[in-house]
Amino acid sequence: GRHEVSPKMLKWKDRGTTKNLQEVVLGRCYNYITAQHPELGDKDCLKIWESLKDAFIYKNPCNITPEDYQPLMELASHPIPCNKSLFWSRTGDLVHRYTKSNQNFLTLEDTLLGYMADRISWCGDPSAPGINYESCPKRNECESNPGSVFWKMASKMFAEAACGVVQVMLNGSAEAGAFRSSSIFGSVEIFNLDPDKVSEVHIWLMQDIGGPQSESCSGHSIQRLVSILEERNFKIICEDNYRPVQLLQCVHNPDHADCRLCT
Ligand code: N1C
Repeated sequence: GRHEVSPKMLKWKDRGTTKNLQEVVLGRCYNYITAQHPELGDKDCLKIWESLKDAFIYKNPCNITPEDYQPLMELASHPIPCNKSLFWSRTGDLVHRYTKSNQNFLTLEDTLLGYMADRISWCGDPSAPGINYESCPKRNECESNPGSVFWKMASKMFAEAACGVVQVMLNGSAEAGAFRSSSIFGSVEIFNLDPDKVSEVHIWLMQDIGGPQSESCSGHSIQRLVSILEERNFKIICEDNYRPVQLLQCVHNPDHADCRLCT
């Protein structure tokens, strides 16, 4: 006809709620428990989904509070073995490839809570149907959006649960520096490690193969991180291009000098 259908007004700048959110979250929950972690068999995935839904539906997506997520956090939490916690910042793809190939380490996305929420999005709307599938607020539109509040809270719990030796994978090719105090790692996780439970922090500083060598273990932002952690009484070891992880990068760059066995 002569009248164009106008695209629905996009209220927010981020992508909207993931289609089929309920099925995706339930499927991931059942997969995590039945196929990967049978020891968590008493978890109630339906209740977990309902507590996630209740945290945000029909709510203003700029007014989410940690209290909204408290029931979900309690239902989904489970023990994490000592010496296995692996934190990261700006290395999301590499770190998750690494934990898939090495069962000795666990990122937040390898716990039930992080596994269910990884790379999906969700937010509410005060009017029916209570879920906004068109758009969700970005962090710079409002801090207290469902995603930011969720990841901050899940990251805080993940850090509080850590014990023994913990590791963090940082990006030595990042332009803004490997350690940023505004990141979730820099603002939430390091301050929620318990010095009575965590003895050492091992930093794995990974540069892209052939990429910019923006920062090494002697770099400025790493020195800032080391002094914050030393002040909190942790023993620190920083390793440039930790070889077990570099070998995974080499899968895509087998002929590069850094990847050859004899140099
Ligand atoms: O802000 P960051 O990194 O330092 O956050 C990463 C840090 C990790 O150690 C995780 O334990 O905080 C935890 N974490 C996640 O696991 C996670 N999965 C997905 C924090 N954020 C996470 N996301 C999304 O990526 C989320 O939307 C958040 O804002 C970004 C953080 O990525 P970053 O800047 O690389």
